[in-house]
Amino acid sequence: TVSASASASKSDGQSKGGESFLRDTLRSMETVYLNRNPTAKSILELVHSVDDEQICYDHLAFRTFGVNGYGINSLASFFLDYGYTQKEELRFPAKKLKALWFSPPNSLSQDGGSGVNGPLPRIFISELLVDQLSPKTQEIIRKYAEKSGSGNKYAALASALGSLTWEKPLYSEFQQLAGESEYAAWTLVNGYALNHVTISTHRLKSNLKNIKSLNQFIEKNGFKLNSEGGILKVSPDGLLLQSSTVADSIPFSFSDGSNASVPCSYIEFAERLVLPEYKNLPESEIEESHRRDGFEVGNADKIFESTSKEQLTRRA
Ligand code: OOG
Ligand code: NI
Repeated sequence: TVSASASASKSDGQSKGGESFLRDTLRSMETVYLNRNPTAKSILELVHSVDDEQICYDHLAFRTFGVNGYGINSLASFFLDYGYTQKEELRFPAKKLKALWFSPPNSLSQDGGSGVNGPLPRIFISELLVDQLSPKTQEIIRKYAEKSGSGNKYAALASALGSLTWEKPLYSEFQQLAGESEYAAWTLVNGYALNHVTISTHRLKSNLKNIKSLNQFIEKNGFKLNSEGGILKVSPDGLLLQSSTVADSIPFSFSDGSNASVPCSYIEFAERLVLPEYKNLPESEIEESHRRDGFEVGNADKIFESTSKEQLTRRA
């Protein structure tokens, strides 16, 4: 009947076929990310060399322009169609940003592998509040959004392919944006590309499950961590601990023929501690749902700086 098929299609995101397509898409996004960001790739290999079991992703993050249908929803619609649930909004007035995060559907398939083959990650998507920027900057952003035609409808595809949905900008336009919002400049040249993956440290098996040990290990191996507000970012309740590397840079050829190095992506680490109400559970019974969920504005505000010029040019 009509109603039966309608309800069948509504649950598609929860079907096995739906889940394998979701995972294939995440895998393509991850491949683009690992090919462009040698630091992220090396760190995953390094962690794996010590902790040879599962590496779980806590979340994947993306950036968007909040203008004419190019904002959070352009990418979120894919995740919502594949079973994700919208959760809280976060606001960053000084950065002129807002963000939403999405919790994953219950996995119907084996999720004992690493990365995108493991437990499905949360999704964190932010958007630039373009209306609040200067007329000159707004004009540039609106121009590229317009040039991309219906590109906003194919945000997930663009991310999986590693393509921009708009034309490459002029170097002067990149600089104009960078002077006003480094987030804007990043998004103009990276588009819907994966901004970072986050390793879930508490799900590691070795001593690296402690984020402080992991941070030390990463630094000892010569990688630079984002020092904004201190290396370790801690939520007011003390239960969400985060840190991240400084983004890699990548050569970019602008449409005027100039080449310049631009910030690309970084890798993050998150440790979620057990909620007070479950503190007496034996360790073997603790699941992800017993831990601090969600995100924290104060932490996120500093993690955004992982792609900033100040962090990229900072001496180690
Ligand atoms: C996102 C920064 C915030 C988190 O986990 O709170 C974040 C970004 O840099 O786009 O990743
Ligand atoms: Ni993050």
